[in-house]
Amino acid sequence: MILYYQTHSPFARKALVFAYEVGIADRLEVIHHETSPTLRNASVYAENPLGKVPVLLRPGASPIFDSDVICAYFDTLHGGRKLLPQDGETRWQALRLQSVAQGLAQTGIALRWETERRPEQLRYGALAEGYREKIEASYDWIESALDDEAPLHVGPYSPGHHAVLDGVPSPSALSLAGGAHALVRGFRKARVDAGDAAFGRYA
Ligand SMILES: N[C@@H](CCC(=O)N[C@@H](CS)C(=O)NCC(=O)O)C(=O)O
Repeated sequence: MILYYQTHSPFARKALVFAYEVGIADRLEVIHHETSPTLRNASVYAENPLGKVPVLLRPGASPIFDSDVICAYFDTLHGGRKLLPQDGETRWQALRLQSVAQGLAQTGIALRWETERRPEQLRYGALAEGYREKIEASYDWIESALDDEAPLHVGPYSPGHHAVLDGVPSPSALSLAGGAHALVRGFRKARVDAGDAAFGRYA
């Protein structure tokens, strides 16, 4: 399988880390693609009408896109414990946390557009402030809602994840549902400003 990937994409990293954690990363060929809504990448568009990475190309089957969909697919490819709980309340807890992490990544990127990438005269401060509030509220929610002692799933993740995630910068931490845990552990104090700075490093 081929994974269309981008080093600084939290979504692409989420998919790749998930692949490592479920033990199927050796089945992936990772190909870097630069993407941007202002710079069309024809190869990515050929596989995903949204022109976004990550995209998973499967031999003899259609491409899969959106990191959450790719992660769900990866979870079907191994015989170990599922990172996405199949049923019960933990499923809804995990999916909810995944959704918050996804929203954090999306909002972080939107904030960076509003504060750095968009030409200065086109920036809208109130919008940037609104994004900041969402990020701040999501950090607060994660800190209050995450159960550090809960069994392994896409939410709390395993000690192994902590080792991986504690060493990576904020965009990657934002990229994972499990990364929510790293946010709590490694970025509790840094919060939004550090997140901004980390995104800046990956411009
Ligand atoms: N919901 C998607 C978001 C993917 C996404 O926004 N990828 C960015 C890279 S961080 C991208 O390729 N953007 C290019 C564009 O918007 O045209 C996912 O989870 O995979």
